[in-house]
Amino acid sequence: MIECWRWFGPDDPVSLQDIRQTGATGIVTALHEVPNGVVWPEAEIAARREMIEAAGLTWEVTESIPVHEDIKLGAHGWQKLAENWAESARALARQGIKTICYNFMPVLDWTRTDLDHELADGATALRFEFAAYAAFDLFLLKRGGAEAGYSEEDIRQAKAWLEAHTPEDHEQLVRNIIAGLPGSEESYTLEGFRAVLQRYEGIDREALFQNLSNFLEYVVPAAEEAGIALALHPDDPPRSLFGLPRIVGSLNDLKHIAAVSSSKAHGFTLCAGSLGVHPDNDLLEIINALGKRIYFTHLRAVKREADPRNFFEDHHLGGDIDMVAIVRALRNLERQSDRELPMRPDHGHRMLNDLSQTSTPGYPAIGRLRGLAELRGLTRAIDVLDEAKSAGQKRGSV
Ligand code: DNO
Repeated sequence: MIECWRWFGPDDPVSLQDIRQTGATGIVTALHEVPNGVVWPEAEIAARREMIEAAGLTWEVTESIPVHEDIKLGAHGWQKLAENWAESARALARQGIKTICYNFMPVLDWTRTDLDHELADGATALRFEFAAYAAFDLFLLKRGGAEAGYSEEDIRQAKAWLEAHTPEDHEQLVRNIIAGLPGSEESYTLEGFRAVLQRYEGIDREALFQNLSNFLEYVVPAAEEAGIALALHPDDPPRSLFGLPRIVGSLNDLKHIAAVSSSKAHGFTLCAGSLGVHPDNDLLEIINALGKRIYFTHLRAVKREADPRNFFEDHHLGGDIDMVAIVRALRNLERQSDRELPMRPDHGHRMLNDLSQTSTPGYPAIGRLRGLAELRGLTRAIDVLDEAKSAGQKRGSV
């Protein structure tokens, strides 16, 4: 696996020089400063690539070229935006960056309610608490018709959450949900959020799937011609939020989407943490089903709580995820397809010095370094064991 590290560009508090010391060799980044929908200027891509190379690193993966809301909505003019998306992809390919991660989540990218959930060891983690999410939806956002999506008990718990927290906590919750976590392409005010939700009225799962298919029909041929691997990221969390459809969350979803095109350019990001939130998702089955269409991986573990709609991000080898089995399956995949898979330790706890520094939610230096180091050790151990096993089998067969 190619060890990579997400870098948010020159303003990221974790510098390229810091990243060099983690032992990662690949960078995962984007031109976050270019507005959504606009073609990425090739000169700026080249300058960013040179900056990365000057630090002794390689720009391996683009995460993400944002997909404009009008494409997801199939709104008037979406074709022009899809053409711009393809044009950015071509410019990246000309600069040698040929793996592109993207997502198709309506309105919001990844969503958490708590960015500093204190763990027993004093580090903090990202968390999703259903009662807080419902409190936001019902009482802070006051989304029309929201009650219909909740049981009486859910509403009671949401009220209790609201009453147990201060107005400052409520404001913080609003920011956590709609102000845009790192890497999210959009941020909203409450009013703007209500307005964009309204645009999705009438767009159900089927309609959203159709819009994804239309988008793929447009960009996959361009990607194939340029030798690009597109890597669709699953929804995080993999379930509907605010009545919006989400269509990239289960084995069935992924199979359905894979069937849209048999082109090699059409592939996936295996995000263990996002898919792992849903108790029905068997990550090994998903890896088997997607097989050689997996072009990128985010390794991270999640732990579901007593209410299984709640989860927090556990340390990378913990949680409800069998990381040993996942890494082994991915290593097998690499051997079969004879290519290295870019991976990044996804997120990390705020720990040690991270706690006294402003750090980007989910992306502190030391927590991710812990994750990377553990995953690196795990990968080596698996390789050594598997090599010994196959050498033993060979000896046995002569
Ligand atoms: C969060 C990330 C997301 C993801 C995008 C991919 O940490 O996993 O920002 O990168 O959704 O397009």
